[in-house]
Amino acid sequence: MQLFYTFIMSNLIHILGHKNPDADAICSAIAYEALKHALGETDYVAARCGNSNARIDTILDRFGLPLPKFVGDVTPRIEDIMHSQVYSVTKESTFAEALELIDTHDVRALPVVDADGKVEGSVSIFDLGEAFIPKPKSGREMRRVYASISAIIRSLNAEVLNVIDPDDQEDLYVRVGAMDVRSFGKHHKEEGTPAEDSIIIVGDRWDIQERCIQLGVRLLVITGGLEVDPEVVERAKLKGVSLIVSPYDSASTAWIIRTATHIDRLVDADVKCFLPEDKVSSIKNRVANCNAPLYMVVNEHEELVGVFSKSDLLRPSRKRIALVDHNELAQAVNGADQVQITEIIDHHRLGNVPTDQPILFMNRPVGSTCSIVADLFRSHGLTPEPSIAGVLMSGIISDTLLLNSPTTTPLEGELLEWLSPIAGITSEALAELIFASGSVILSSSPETVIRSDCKVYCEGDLRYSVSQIEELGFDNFWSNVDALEQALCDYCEAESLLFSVLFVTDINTQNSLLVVAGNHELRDAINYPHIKGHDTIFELQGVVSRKKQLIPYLSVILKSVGSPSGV
Ligand SMILES: [Mn+2]
Repeated sequence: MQLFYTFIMSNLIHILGHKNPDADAICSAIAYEALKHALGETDYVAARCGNSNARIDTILDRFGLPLPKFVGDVTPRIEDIMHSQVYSVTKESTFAEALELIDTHDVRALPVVDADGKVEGSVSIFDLGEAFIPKPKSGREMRRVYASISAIIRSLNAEVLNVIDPDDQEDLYVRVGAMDVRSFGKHHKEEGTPAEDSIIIVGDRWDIQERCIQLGVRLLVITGGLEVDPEVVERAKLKGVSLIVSPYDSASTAWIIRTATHIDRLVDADVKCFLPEDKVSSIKNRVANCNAPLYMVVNEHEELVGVFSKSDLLRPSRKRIALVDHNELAQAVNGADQVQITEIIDHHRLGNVPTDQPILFMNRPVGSTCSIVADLFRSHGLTPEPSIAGVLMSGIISDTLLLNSPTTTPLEGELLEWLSPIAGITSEALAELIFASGSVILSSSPETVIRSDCKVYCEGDLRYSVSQIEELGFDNFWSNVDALEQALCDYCEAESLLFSVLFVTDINTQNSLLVVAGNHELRDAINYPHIKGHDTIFELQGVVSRKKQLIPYLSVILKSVGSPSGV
């Protein structure tokens, strides 16, 4: 069944780099947004799922660009699937009013709220139907309406000739006065429905009208918009009988009076309420064995802000993301496994992201994701804005250590030559700015150093992390070595990883140090020389690339160690 739709979420597709973003992750997201916009796909917007760092700040500052919006979690939440334009009723609403909303908006149930918009329950089309189903064996029940005379007047759009206590809620019994006046009145005794609880529907039958007033019925309804003798009106007033004129014939009038019944006896107060920020995945379990047609979403004041049904929970999430500079779920924004990934632009090993549908997956073994994005600009015959050319250069320079990393391909040199005049800066000048942008070790706490450019990798069930920092010389590292080692051990333990390493690269000499925490078997299997007096720190001459040199090396070691025992 189609429900009424007004969604809070827009149709934006966030372009996200990996967690703990580096310059290439941020720069490629910004540049890819610019490319998409140039191609007319304006629903793409650059974002980030981690904090900036000194290098990223320096680059964005240089080219006058803002840091992309932080999107730390894309897990589908109730607010993403709920219908926020809700049609509700109150306990005083009539069947007619509820049914009209159900019919107009094609829904199965309606929320019932109080005057402050707080949820009191729900009323469903099944409950209303049940109340309307004829019960031939129980004539008294079929005649019963629970309503106020004012609700009946409203439903019939009736002319009022006399009315007593119109707002009282009463159990009343409807009957058409079609019989001879001599038989009229017997039913009151037979059915045990006293005259003062009766509604009598009658045409221009003067004798029946008179008899009803004599009996003192609660309400007399004259049908067909017929004239009423002024004497009858006068007697009704004297006797305290409510008297109205319905524009409809007797059959329709009887039917409409039944719809004037207030819904409050049908309200199911046992409703489940949720918060907009509840996760869809956790709600699925909580409502699995529930058959409610409608679930309520309330704010912190218990006011109704939306509704959803079980089928809304089963629809695929409308959140969409594009991944740049990574393709492994362990490195992606939280909740990435529960939303639609529309594209992946990357230059890392394949980490097997399963998708429901075919997607654009562009993975090239080049020096940076910015190289791929810059090349896309070129192949579309587009020239990036100077600032975008600048961030593209920055991503390339940062990832390839100005074309020095073994990941560098001829493409990077070519692209820097093309971009440099557009951005108005030479590669060398930009590299100097980027690499002098401050030591992470000096500007951050040891915990932040470990987490700032940290990636988690999965080999089967085994999980490990590699944090990388780039420094001008190793002096800052050695003066903080103990605190950094401790922070690395703490991180490894906190994240329940098999092992964690810190990969410190000296940009000047293109050499690296590797600090290892966690599993000992793995550490013993490393065949690089370790630094004298430091069992856990190794010297990796000429190794500068995490993805191309270090990760393949660690993968091989992991396989040779087999399934390592405890830490
Ligand atoms: Mn990269």
